[in-house]
Amino acid sequence: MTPENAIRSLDQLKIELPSWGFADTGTRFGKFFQTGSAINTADKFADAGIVNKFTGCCPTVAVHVLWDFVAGEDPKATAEIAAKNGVKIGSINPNLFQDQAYKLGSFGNPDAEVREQAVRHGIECSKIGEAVGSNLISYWFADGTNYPGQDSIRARKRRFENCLKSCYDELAEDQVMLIEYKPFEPAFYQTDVADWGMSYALCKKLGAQAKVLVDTGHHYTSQNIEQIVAWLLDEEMLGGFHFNDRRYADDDLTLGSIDPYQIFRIFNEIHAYAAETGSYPEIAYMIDQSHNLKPKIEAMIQTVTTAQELWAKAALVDREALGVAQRSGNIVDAETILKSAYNSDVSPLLAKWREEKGLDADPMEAYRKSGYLQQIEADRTRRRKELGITQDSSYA
Ligand code: LRH
Ligand code: MN
Ligand code: MN
Repeated sequence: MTPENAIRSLDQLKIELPSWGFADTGTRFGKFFQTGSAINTADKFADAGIVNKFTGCCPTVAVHVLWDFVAGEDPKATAEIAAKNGVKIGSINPNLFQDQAYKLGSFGNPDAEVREQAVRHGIECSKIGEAVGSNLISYWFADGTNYPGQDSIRARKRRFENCLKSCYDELAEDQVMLIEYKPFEPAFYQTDVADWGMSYALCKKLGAQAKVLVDTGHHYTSQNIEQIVAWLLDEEMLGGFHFNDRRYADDDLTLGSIDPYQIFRIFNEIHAYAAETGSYPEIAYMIDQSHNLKPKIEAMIQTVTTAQELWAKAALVDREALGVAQRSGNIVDAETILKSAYNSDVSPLLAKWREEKGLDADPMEAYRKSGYLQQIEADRTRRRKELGITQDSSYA
């Protein structure tokens, strides 16, 4: 692709920010607090609005229903707070893992009453989506078993099929159900939706409004994620991504911090698909990272700009030359073509794209100079005092 077209292709990459990435988070061993972390949903949207302001490509925010909506309150109130901060509500994430009832699972639970409760929540989430003008319902399940023999794996699969169908049938016409997979944690023996094949099989049974969600951290070490992406693209079954990086398991590190070439290879598959079909697939690009130690907003800007860099590099792959090398079995040249795109300096392209949008060429620098962090640190410290909130170290 020419540099000019690579710049244009950046318009395709809209990245959704996770509301939960702005609040204090930690590990199951505890939390380390940040003075500037968000206290409530309004703070999360304000911070997301700032990331969007400096990067120009993050117009939506993913919300977790239990964490971002007040029970019994009109969900439009949350949408209004988002709008005030220059962003919109993006994917709606049901919470099917925190309630005590879900000890043995939600959709996979052996108890029909618990499954009904979970289905009611799923349906409520699509109604919330309709009310706030969001068409993505993003399902992740903590369901599974911890010990061999604990439950029937096939029975759990069938319960999932039935519960998902009950939720699917209530979707509005334009709504899409994304089904995310994860190999383990919190279930440590068997996870009900453990890999892309299981997610794919469930989506396939449901119909055209169900698609697979690939969280880049939800794979075993050395798994070839771009191959999964290529297959899902070819099957028209790729609905979205959760961006993060990992060294071991679901580490939720910032994107490309460990293996940027992996992300480049994923983006390369998407550009290749677009080159062959004439258009980019409809994919929801979402961040799902928790970056406990990095400052929240900076970590988010870092991931967004890294995604843009790797996207632009992958756009530069010389597809014609690559085709020639592939057809003639010239493996060395084929790989070199990928590597030379990966090694190219895309900062001038990104600067140009940002200049066109009236943005600063260096979003991180511009954010740091803005004084926003100092302002929220002072404001949130004062509010925490007024509200009597202590940043308590237990995990929540
Ligand atoms: C599970 C997960 C899923 C949740 C999010 C908070 O590990 O990736 O997407 O919704 O983390
Ligand atoms: Mn995820
Ligand atoms: Mn995860």
